[in-house]
Amino acid sequence: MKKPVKVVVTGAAGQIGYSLLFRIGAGDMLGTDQPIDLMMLERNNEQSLKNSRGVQMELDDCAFPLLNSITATSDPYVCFKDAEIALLVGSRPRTADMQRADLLAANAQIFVEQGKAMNEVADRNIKVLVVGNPCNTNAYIARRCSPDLNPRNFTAMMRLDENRTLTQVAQKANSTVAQISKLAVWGNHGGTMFPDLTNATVAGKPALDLITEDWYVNELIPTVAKRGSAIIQARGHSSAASAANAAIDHIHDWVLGSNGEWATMAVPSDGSYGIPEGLTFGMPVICKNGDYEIVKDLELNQFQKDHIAANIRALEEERAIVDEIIAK
Ligand code: NAX
Repeated sequence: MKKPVKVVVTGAAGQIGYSLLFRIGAGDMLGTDQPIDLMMLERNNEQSLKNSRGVQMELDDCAFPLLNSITATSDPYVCFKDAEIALLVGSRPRTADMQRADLLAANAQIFVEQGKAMNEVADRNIKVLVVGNPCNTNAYIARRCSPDLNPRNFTAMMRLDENRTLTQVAQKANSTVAQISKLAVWGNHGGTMFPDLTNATVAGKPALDLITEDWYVNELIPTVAKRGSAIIQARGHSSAASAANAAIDHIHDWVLGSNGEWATMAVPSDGSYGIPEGLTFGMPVICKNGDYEIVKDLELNQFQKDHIAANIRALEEERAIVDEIIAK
């Protein structure tokens, strides 16, 4: 029997949490031979804690053999103690009266607090996935506030954007997602995100030979960028099960490997491709031995460079806003 891994999920009573926790308990994320000590963090208010207790009761009722223990708390120092994996989902949704800067400021406080707690009590090599938006910049904040932890391990979720792109391309090319390789989504999980098919293949053939440039540029890229709004319009709620699924994919590949395939993760830039060091940027990576490597030495064409530059500008603007908040 393997030693249990301590996994934190924040926003445990939210709608993504409700899809995510049960799949983690079933072994979809870390494998069906990996026991888990599950830590659920919620806001410190009566309703959130009541909801979180309800979710915990349902997890109990699943009698998942892999769940060694389940703890629900509102204290980040209790929750992150010795944690080895953290999925930071909880954050404040944007309300109609809020500008993007207001959202950044409201959520920055959450990630400052959680970053400080992780720095003090988490496992020194904790792997962090930020899902709560604006996820790239929230991951940057948490990393800045955890100076004693491994900075490479603060990542943000762009796997949903990759998965969305995979299905759009598979459907257009009359193929299946399993036949697609070397597809990546660069940049920010926001309007500028860049689903990139330059190197993608479908059943071994270049994807760009199977679809028109017009569809790629004028349909695919905006469809993926606006998919979150399309889901809200259709369902009346934002993406939840698909977001939970992407979070599972992200951590699964990071821990168990991507079998030599590309995966999209937003990771701290090491300066590759002219992306300023430290920005949390969506990039193609390959995961092996519990670590990831950014795919290197790709020749970028002007179209790619322009899209990557737009994402650098967007993330630098966000970084400037939160740097002031962190400095306070
Ligand atoms: P919900 O509003 O359903 O749930 C959020 C939960 O977080 C609530 O239960 C709330 O009480 C809790 N929470 C708030 N502050 C907290 C804190 N300081 N500590 C612990 N818990 C806290 O939102 P949900 O639909 O689950 O979405 C969660 C986040 O994911 C949002 O920020 C959303 O924008 C983001 N998303 C990110 C995606 C991505 O691809 N990166 C896609 C899906 C989703 O939109």
